[in-house]
Amino acid sequence: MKFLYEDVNWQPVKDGLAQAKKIHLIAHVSPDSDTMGSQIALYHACVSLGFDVVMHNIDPVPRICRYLQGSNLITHGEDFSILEDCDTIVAVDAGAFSRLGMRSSYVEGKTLINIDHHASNTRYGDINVVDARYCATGAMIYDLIQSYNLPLNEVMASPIYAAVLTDTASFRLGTVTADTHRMVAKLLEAGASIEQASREIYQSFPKQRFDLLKYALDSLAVKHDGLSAWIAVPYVMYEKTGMGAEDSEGFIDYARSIAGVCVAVFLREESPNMWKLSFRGQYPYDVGALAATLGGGGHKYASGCCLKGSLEQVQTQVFDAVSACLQT
Ligand SMILES: [Mn+2]
Repeated sequence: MKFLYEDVNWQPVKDGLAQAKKIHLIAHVSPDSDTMGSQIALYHACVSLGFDVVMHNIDPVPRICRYLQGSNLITHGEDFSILEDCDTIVAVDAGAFSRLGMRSSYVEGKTLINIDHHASNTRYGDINVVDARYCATGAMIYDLIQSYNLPLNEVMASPIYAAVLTDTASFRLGTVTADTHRMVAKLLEAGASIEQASREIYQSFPKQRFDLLKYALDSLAVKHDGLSAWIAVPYVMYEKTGMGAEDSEGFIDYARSIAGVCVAVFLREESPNMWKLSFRGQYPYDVGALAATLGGGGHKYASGCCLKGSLEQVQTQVFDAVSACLQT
């Protein structure tokens, strides 16, 4: 196996990169390990290919990705002035332009390349490679690297491994194929460390995360005759524990893991009355479509959206949307 998917046309991306004077790689806001791993692996590939390339995001590198070599080279913040000499931007794992947090004026006159695996991707780039068959955007970067016949090394393999490990919930999702594992074999041969990834991603939590988890589990409620499960964490709990968004990563899995639950909902209050919702679904319930009815997007079985209001208001609105989803 050379590629995960042989029929993907990488040529427009390669032409775009070849024509670039300077490339800016950007991950999405509230970055996860897939967007970070994709960005970092692509960075090392670009350096190997002799391209002038920089990495800059709105948000800082999450704790669990700081072990990846090159993560220290990523700058962050609203100030994009240091990037003015970049003429080509590559967005990785962002389903919509708004997920990048960039002003549209920054993009004007530049070539925007969009590489992503979200089915809901709006194809906002000048060049778009969007393919929902991939289990992770990191796996797309693997295929792109293969298309250059670039030998994989540890600095490329480790971030791709982190991306795939996390976006497949540790190889437990239906998006995982035999070829996913064949790719992982190649990543390990190239030096990706399973142990380091496990330690940094799954065994590096601050104790306060469990104070937050206790609260989250207290809020766990089952609705729709056992078909939906809900967890809600208000802003004050993040304030009280000093924890951030990344520290409640995975909480939704507790809701999903209850027998009989088909739709899991996690409500996180990002700032007072601003709620970030995550959904996890199970065949045949399409939570990507559910999120879309609420102005969000994502994958068929993993999606999200943002809503404003009190917890009660938001829960009522979402309850009705989940009811509709469960009736399809
Ligand atoms: Mn992803």
